[in-house]
Amino acid sequence: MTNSPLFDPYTLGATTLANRVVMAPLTRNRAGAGLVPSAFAAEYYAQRASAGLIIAEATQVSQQAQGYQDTPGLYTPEQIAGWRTVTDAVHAKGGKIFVQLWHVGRISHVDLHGGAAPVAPSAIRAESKTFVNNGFAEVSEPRALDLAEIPGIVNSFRDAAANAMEAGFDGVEIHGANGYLLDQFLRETVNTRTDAYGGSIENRARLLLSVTQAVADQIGADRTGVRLSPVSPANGIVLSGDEQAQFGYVVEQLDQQNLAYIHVIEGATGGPRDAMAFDFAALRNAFRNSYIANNGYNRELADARLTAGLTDLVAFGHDFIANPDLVRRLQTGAALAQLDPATMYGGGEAGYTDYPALTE
Ligand code: 8OZ
Repeated sequence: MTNSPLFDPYTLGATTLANRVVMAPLTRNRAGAGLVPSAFAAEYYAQRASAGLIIAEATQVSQQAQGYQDTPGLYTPEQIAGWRTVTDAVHAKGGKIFVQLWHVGRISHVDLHGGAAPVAPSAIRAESKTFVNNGFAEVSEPRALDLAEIPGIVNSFRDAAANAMEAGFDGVEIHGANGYLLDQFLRETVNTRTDAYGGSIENRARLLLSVTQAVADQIGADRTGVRLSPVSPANGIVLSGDEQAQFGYVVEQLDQQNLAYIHVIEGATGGPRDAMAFDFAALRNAFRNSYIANNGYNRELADARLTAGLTDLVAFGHDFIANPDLVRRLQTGAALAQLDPATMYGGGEAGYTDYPALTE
């Protein structure tokens, strides 16, 4: 195949990448006791270290932040030590790795919180399901966060970012997408607060921007990115029609914070790219640092978008599950293996570390 900017090195804030292929964060529900990454997570990520950047799966900033069974955390010494084995294995192969930090907010279940309600901007239940007790269940009715609890949320992200540095990550991505806590605050259909965190575009953006600023202050803006999904209906998000203005403001403020990147899910997460009209180029142009594009990309679309200056990097999700050597396959035009949906979430090494790379 012809050459492509996809395989050129790139400087992402403080981190030098071998190419512009990013492994998107992928929830795999394989954490062990204490929500420590499994013993085989290091092998799984190391197998994928030829990505220019790996963004490790969504990882809880606190116990309250959990919404699914067996997703890892980054708030105990054991979790930090577990992640250290992952970052060491990736670095030994010459790769770079960030971790995605999340708080699920209302996408959770009382059984994960000793019977207590999950927290959200407002007491509005999502039309959505989560995976608990080895099966899918409707998410629980949340309670609205008290104003006095907000600093604790910000601190939990800041502390988890400090832990990520201790665990050897090259940086962190704040999960501001897919209907989880920070995205919930951005949406007037979910956030009906009347305090400083709701009621206007600026107020709805306040929690996300406080979190990104706190994390940037802790570990450096050049090691901090954020993921957004402006028009995705993921996890019960109902769009208001005001997304261009809301996300235009958010990105303008993230630009002022000088964050390393914005990682944008273009369209419906894992679905159509054009389900809703939205000007993604406007976001790209409002942000001076790097733009990572995601959702339904293949080599052809990646080349077109990179060449047109519409993105700097391209994140691939599902294709990385069944193709540990995805970079080489994209480079050579080799066929891509298909993932087995039965082993996507939960389980052990089957469907995790046993997808083969192409032989020489
Ligand atoms: C799939 C299953 C559970 C969580 C996201 C972190 O959508 C997720 C997720 C994806 O961002």
